[in-house]
Amino acid sequence: MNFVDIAKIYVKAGNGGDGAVSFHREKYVPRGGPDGGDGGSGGNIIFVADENMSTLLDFKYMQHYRAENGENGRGNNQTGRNGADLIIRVPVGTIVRDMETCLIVADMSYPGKERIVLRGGKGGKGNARFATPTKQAPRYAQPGQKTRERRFLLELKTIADVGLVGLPNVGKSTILSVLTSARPKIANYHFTTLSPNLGVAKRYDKSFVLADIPGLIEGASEGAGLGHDFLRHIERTRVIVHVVDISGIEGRDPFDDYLQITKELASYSERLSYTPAVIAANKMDITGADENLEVFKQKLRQAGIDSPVFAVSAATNKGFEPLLDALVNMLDRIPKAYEYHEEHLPDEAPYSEPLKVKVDDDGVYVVSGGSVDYILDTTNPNDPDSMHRFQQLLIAEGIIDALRKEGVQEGDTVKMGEWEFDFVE
Ligand SMILES: Nc1nc2c(ncn2[C@@H]2O[C@H](COP(=O)(O)OP(=O)(O)OP(=O)(O)O)[C@@H](O)[C@H]2O)c(=O)[nH]1
Ligand SMILES: [Mg+2]
Repeated sequence: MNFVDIAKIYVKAGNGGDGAVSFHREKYVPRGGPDGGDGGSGGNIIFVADENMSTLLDFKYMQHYRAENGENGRGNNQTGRNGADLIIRVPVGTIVRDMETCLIVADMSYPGKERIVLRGGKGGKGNARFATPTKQAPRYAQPGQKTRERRFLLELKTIADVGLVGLPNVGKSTILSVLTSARPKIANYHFTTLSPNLGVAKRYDKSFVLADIPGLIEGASEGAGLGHDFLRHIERTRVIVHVVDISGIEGRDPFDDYLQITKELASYSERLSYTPAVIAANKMDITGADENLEVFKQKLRQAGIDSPVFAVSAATNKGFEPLLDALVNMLDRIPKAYEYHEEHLPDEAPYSEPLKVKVDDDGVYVVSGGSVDYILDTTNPNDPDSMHRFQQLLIAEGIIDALRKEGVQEGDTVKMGEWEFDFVE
C-alpha cells in the first residue's frame, strides 16, 4: 500500500553563525581596529503545499530535515553567509503539528501555499559592532542563536468540496469516474479503493472537487478495519454524498447501511453530523431497485431523516444531473473548507529563563537565567575592556540589584555559569 497519511519527522532550522573576534592587520599599521564580522543567519524551514503529491509516503523513508547553518563571521568585516532555507513539499491538505506543544503550526490547505514554520537562528554580532569610543578594541563577539530540533506530526486531511461516503462496493469509485476525469480502480470486491481519489466535477460553468473515500465499515470510528484511517479525509469535505447500493444485490438493507455510516461519522467527529449531506441511491439499473427505493424512502421518512435522495446508476450514467445541480447549489451557500487555526511556535529563545539568584549550601550566590548566558558568552575575561563592560552589564541587567535583594555582602562569592568571583561594591 503506497498511501500514507500520517508521518512523524524531525525538523531543525539552521543555527545562526557566530560573530567573529578579529582585528585589522596590515603591514606597518600597528593596533588595527576591530573588524570581526557578524555571523550569517540560519536557514528557515518552509513548507509548501504541492498539488502533485497525494501521500506522505516519502516521509516514512526520510525523517530528518535540517536547514543549513549560517556561516560564522570573519575578519575584515566579512559577514558570514546565510544558511539556505529548506523547503519541504507536502500534499495539499497536510496539517503540521508540533508534537511537543501540540500546536498546529501549518495547515497546507491550498495548492502553492507556503509557510515558514521554523525560523533560522540569528547571526551573532562581530566584535566590530561592540566598539565604542571608550572601548575601541572589544575582544568579544556574540555567538549565533542556536536552534532546537523539533518533532512534527504530519497528517493529511484531504480537502475536497464533496466526499463520496459509503460501505465497500456500493459504487463510489464508479460514480467518481462517471462525474470526473479521474480513473480510480473499480472492481467487484470490497476495499478496492485504498486511498482517497480526487477529481473535478463540472456542471455548466461551475466545478467542484469530488473525493472518493475508501469504503467504511461498522466500527470504523473505533479503529476497526481499514475504514478508520480514512475518516480523517471526510472531516474537511463541505458536503457528504452517502452512497448506498439500492439494488440490495449483496443482501444488505440500504437503510441499515445508511444508518451505520451516519453513526460511524458522528462518533468519529461531532462536526461530521452537521455536515450537509445528500443520498445517492446507486445501481438503479438492477432489477428490483425501484421497489427498494420506495421502501428506502419510506424508512427515511419514518425516521424523520430529510436528506434528499437521488436515484442514480453509475453503470449506465443515469440520474446525475439533478444530483450535480443540488451539489452546486449547496456549495454556493456553504463556507469554504474548514481550515485549522495556525499558531506560531514560541520564538527560539536561548536566553529565556527568568533571572534567579540562589544561595547554595556553601553560601555561594548562584546567578542564572535572564541575560546571564548572554553576558558570559560575550565576555572575554582576559580583556580589561570586556570585563569593564561585564561589570556595567551586571548593573544594567539588574543582576547586582537581585544579589543585594538576596542579602549579598562585600566579599561574598558569586557564581555565574562556570565563573566565580568576589562581590565588591
Ligand atoms: N449494476 C451496477 N453496478 C455498479 C454500479 N456502480 C458500480 N457498480 C459495480 O459495483 C462494483 C463496485 O464498484 P466500485 O465503484 O468499485 O465500489 P466502491 O464503493 O468504490 O467500493 P470500495 O472501493 O471497495 O469501497 C463494481 O463491480 C462496479 O462495476 C451501478 O450503478 N450499477
Ligand atoms: Mg472504490
